Amino acid sequence: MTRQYVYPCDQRAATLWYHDHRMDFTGPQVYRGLAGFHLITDDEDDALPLPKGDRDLPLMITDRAFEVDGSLRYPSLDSTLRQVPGVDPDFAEGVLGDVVLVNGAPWPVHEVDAVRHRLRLLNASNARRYRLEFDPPTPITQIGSDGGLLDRPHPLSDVLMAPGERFDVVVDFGAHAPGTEVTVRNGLDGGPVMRFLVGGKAADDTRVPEILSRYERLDPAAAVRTRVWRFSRKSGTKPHSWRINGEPFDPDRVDASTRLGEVEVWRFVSDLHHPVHVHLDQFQVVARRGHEPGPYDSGWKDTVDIGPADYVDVAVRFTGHKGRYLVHCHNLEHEDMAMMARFDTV
Ligand SMILES: [Cu+2]
Repeated sequence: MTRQYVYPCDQRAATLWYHDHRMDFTGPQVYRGLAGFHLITDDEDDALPLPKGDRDLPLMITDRAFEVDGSLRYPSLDSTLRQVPGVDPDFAEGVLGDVVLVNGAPWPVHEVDAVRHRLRLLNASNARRYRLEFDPPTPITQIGSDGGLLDRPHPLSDVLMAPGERFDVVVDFGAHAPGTEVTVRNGLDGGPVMRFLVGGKAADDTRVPEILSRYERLDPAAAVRTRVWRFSRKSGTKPHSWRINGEPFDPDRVDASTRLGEVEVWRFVSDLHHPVHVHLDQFQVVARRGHEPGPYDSGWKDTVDIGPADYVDVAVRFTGHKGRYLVHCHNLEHEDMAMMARFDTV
């Protein structure tokens, strides 16, 4: 069966991705490969003197586990993916693989000229977080987030990414002598992700301008309300064990109703790590635990990493489309085990 969807793409350039979202079974379907990049370009982004062509690399990072015959190993309770959602209770906190794939290849090696490159980093893993570290150290400049260009470049020493998040960065391999092997590791577990083999010097007329874009800052003081969304585990309930505001997902229950055009502050409160994702419009992080946003919170975001016993305030304003939308944890096993809520835009 095929079905055709038509929708307007009226948004700024951004490193987006798409994936299967079937209720209760998103985790196993994304794990099996139903995901891809959706790169949006525009004149503003094209006009910047950033690396382009084969120096603009989309990198989709996932972790997977394999059976001895090479097939994917995923601990579904129901291998037909039809009746019972969820995974073996040992994996209820999220399915982690022992092999890291970048664009589908395990621990790949990519040859680059000793010049600046733009890396569009996507953590498409079901549950694994990464702190991407370059060894030897390589200058990293963040230029974009989930929702497109930042207003100004933002230097980072590493890139901390929760599932669903994207970081658009420029790295300068010109800092290294030809022949250098640069290893990208996950600093959270020490495991390798990929390597870059730095080739010869080459002409490079790119630079990172001091102003990348201009956009409005949503003003949390102008918010019409603050809504609290609590992400927590409910013990003793299998397999649907994850909750938002104490409730399992129910597509027929409206958990929030928000007016188009109004700024709201949404406070995400968490018991454990939960990467919180909001559909329809991107938001801006305005505070972490009542303080300044963190180093990985810049720009327009649609997914934000909430730490254990933490809370994060974001300013959000929905525009353009009335209808039913979702807020959910982007740890896909949490999502499948009911950590999702419905909001309607009116
Ligand atoms: Cu979660």
